[in-house]
Amino acid sequence: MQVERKRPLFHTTPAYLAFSKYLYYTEAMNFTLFGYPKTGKTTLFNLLTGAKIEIKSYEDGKKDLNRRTCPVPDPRLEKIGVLYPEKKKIPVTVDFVDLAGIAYGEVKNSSYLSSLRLADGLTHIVRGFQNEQIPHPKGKVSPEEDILSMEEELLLADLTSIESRLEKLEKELQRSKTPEGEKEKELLETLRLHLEEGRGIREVELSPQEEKLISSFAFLSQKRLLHMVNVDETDIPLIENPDKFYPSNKKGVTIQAFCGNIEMEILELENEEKELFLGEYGLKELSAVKFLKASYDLLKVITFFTIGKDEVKAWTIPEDTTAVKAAGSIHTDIEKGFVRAEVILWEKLLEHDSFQTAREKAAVRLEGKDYIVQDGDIIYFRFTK
Ligand SMILES: Nc1nc2c(ncn2[C@@H]2O[C@H](COP(=O)(O)OP(=O)(O)O)[C@@H](O)[C@H]2O)c(=O)[nH]1
Ligand SMILES: [Mg+2]
Repeated sequence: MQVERKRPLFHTTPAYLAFSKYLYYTEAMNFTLFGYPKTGKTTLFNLLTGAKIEIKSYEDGKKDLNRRTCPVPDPRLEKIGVLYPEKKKIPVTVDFVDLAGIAYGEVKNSSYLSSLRLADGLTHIVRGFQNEQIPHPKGKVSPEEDILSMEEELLLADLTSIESRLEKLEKELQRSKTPEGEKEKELLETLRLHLEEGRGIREVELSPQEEKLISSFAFLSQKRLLHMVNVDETDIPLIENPDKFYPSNKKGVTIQAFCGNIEMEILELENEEKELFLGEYGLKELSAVKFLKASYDLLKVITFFTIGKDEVKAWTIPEDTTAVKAAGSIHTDIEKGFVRAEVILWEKLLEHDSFQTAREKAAVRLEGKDYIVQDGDIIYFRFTK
């Protein structure tokens, strides 16, 4: 996720439209669900978004993607909100995208490549369930093989982009040599070598200049990758030990598991019954909760809060963001005119009646431009126009 991108978002839900005037400034994160056909992508999409897209046991040839913008539940926002009953509470929102299945070997030619490249986090839905009605294209259900196969396909898609760029670049350099061109060629050749050795670009240490040089490629193997294995009822105990499916110790790759079938049943229940059923099945939490936690960890993002005239609002920024950059995620004017940040941790604010009384009791700290914003900070930015 890059806080500085400022293109407007897609408009899909009334909730999005209501928030869009704020969201123009920080783009919502995009989580894209993809994978081989009939693995449970749309099932998980329904679980995450509350959408009710029909689940079919056959491929209906539909190639449209499903998209929903959803608020991220945050109990901290609710608790801060209690101090300000008259203000609106505005949570962080996430764009979820659900792609149709991609056949084995087809990722590099897929019409979904551009959707995959737009994602902040890629979520690969992996088949872990047996079901004779839905034959596995390879004749055998093996989460490990599908995970390895998809990781390789992402590398191949990047190799293809690198090779076609290098071909053009070499011709350009023959015509006229430029230092920028030479630099790009050298970097792409290094990355090509990594990919050929089976390592994703996310494993390569890059300098900020190198990051910038390749950012427009939006390499798939550079993105954080979450494998979500969709298991059978009988494999529920494995949900707490997803490494059993495939022990990944790769940087920027995480494995989680869920049971789509059971959770679809649970989704139909009333709230109190939900808890009860989860317990009965031995499930610790809903996959939506697990998914968001894993994704936030994987993407290395944190949340801070602002208390404005009319609203209490949550914002997502990358870890290790300075106060002045966080200000810029709200509005470039606040970044440009940044004077000081008044900061208090959300729990500390709850010991007072309001930000104002906390300020009077000297519980609010004054921080400068380089202060590193912490998860759960409540910030009031002082700036000059
Ligand atoms: N046995 C079993 N079948 C499942 C499970 N999850 C999904 N399915 C079935 O798999 C099929 C595909 O689900 P869907 O979410 O549409 O997959 P997609 O093609 O990846 O979007 C449906 O017929 C589901 O009923 C599961 O956990 N266990
Ligand atoms: Mg689907």
